[in-house]
Amino acid sequence: KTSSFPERLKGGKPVMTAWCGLPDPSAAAILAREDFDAVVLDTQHGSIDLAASLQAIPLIAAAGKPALVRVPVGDFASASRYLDAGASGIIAPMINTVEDARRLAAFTKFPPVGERSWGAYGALALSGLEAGEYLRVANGLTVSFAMVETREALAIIDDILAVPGIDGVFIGPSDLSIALSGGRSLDPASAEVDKALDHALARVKAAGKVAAIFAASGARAAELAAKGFHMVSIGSDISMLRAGAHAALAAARA
Ligand code: 3PY
Ligand code: MG
Repeated sequence: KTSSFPERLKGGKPVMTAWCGLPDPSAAAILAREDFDAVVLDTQHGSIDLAASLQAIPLIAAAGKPALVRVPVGDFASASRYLDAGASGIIAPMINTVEDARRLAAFTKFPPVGERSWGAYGALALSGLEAGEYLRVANGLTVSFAMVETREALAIIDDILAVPGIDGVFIGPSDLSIALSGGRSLDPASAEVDKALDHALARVKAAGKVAAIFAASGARAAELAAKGFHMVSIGSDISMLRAGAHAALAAARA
């Protein structure tokens, strides 16, 4: 039996994910065939919508990779739908209160942990499990990440981590840099952000949960993995498309 995504996250080797915002599911399907360990669909800031994301999830699964979806702020209802379609994880932005974390858990975990409603038809088909068996194991098959990306969230990170059903924290270093600088700068790799990351990472590890983060580049992803993050998302489909175009044109015009 292959290990579940939550087991792989704690398996010692950092999980490197693609990050997709382009509106067509085929972009995510293409990146899923590269050597990423998982693929994130970004419906908060990307232009990919709910319908396209629901189509992308089985395409990513067909490449043998877990799909995760970042939902828009406060859109916990969509989180349930992505899990129903077979997503292995949800990343919820701007979880700034314990109540936000409780709502995320409520919509992403079945009772008794949460209040997720039954209807996981896509997930059932992908899992190959019988419905009753899926219900029994489902809460352990998916990860619910609370995004910590504000001063408020950092201040209560232990309380967020203590909420049953919250599997880990996903740090948003860009928003965090804006918050920590009082809106004066966007510098996701600043010394101030790095200090906050070390603190957050230590708290997540103390809680025995999963630490994830976004990296703008492969080099930054390597640094963050070396710090001890369990999962690092690298750049985006758009940044990779642009970097490829820049490199090809630079070579062509050299
Ligand atoms: C942030 O850095 O603020 C994110 O949300 C991840 O890109
Ligand atoms: Mg953010």
